[in-house]
Amino acid sequence: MRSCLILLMAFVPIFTFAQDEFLYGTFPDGFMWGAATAAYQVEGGWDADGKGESIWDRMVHSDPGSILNQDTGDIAADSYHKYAEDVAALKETGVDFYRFSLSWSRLLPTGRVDVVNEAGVAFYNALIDALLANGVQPMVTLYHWDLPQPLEDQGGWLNETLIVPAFAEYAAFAFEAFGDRVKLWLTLNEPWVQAVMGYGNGGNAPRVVGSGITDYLSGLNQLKAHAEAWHVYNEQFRPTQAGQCAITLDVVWMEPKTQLALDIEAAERSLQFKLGWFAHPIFSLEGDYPASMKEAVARHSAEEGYPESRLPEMGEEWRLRILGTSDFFGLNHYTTSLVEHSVWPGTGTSFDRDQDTTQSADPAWPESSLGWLKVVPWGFRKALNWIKSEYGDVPVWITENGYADLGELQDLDRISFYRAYIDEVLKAVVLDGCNVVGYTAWSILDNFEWTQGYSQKFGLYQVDFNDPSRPRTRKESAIAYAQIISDNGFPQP
Ligand code: PNW
Repeated sequence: MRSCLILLMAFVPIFTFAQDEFLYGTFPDGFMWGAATAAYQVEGGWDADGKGESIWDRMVHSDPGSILNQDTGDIAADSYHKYAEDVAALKETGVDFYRFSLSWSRLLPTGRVDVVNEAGVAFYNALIDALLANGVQPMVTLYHWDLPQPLEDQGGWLNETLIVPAFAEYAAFAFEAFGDRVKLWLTLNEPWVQAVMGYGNGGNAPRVVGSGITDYLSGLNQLKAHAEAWHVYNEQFRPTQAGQCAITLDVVWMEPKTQLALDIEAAERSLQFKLGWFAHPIFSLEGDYPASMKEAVARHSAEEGYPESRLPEMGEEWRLRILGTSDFFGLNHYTTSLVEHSVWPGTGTSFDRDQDTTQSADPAWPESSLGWLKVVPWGFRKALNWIKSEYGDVPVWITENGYADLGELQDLDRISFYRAYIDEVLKAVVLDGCNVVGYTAWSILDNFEWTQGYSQKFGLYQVDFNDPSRPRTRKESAIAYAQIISDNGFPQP
């Protein structure tokens, strides 16, 4: 009874506070503010000092047409040489932490621990030490999509007997090398994107095409590899290093296009196919994939004549081994979709067909320069509430959120984006009781936006990619974000 009342009280404000009304207020003391990058997107030095080849190096070199303007990450923002300037930008912004990723191939050129590139170890030691010397805590992602090519040559994320132990060994290597100073670890960045685009529709490296089959297989292997890495940390390193280890998942908020029961159900199913696929096995009470996803893939598989579901079974042992393997919930969020129920015409096998949905955008939503990134701040609050209702009060670190434009220094639209999205996080925390403990802006500086190359800018600092010295210039948004950080939110004016 009492808990019902508390629940009621917690949810009442959702209905009493107008959706787009600005909430003044500050975050709880100790709320953590950060900014992020990923190795391949900023480092450059793609073959410097003994670094091995990754699947992104291979893709941009062997198939230059796959990247807009044939851009590559060969030099990128040259953070391999200019990391001290990145640290200065982070310090100037006043962040508490910097989320960056390790390039697996810079540390272990073959992907395995028997060959160590000491120059790579020295680079990350220097970066970590510079951060700490400037009062910025490192948050390290082990894997942000740049698999060592030699591992891909043996099947990569589709080869369970290779990749699961290889990732666990690599994780142990990184914990051992850097865990005395790094207390916040993320295993995988957005396994959904790696699965669906890397091993499904062929949009990202390693460009494997097999939608509805290989995406699911790589997804399960990523879950297993993540779990093994977490167990390594938990058993071998946590006792002495006392840090935290988690996974980062991406969510698009799925809003039903109409209030028809079928569309409401379709939006819920889409959330399960997007976030639940990876979150349910780790953060729910019982583990395993979401029931609606298992049901949908099994039904489509049967209709298509497959002898069994294309969604590979986790099995009892793995269900238990994966369950609970994240010390917090890392969340990347950018945008919202409208979802309606729709049975796809024709035949074939695909991840999208499995969902019986169609996604669209409301034409009234403001756009960014990236087609998929519509500005829908209220979706953020709904997503955070959904996570709370699905998985309880697990601490949530927002590990990415940001806005794409074409690169102007007076980036007023980016400022509006950050203010509005961060305000929705504030509402989730203050009005709804969501346990969000940190927020990360993507990105501290302009970088290589994957297949969009350098055409799309997410930075708080501009990088001039036409200048060999890659100078950084502070944008207006960096000043605005620094103000939000120093105010710890939006105090009443
Ligand atoms: C993230 N979506 O990917 C990545 O982690 C970053 O490396 C990337 O630069 C950033 O977002 C901006 O794209 C996403 O379709 C890709 O919603 C696509 C989506 C979300 C995140």
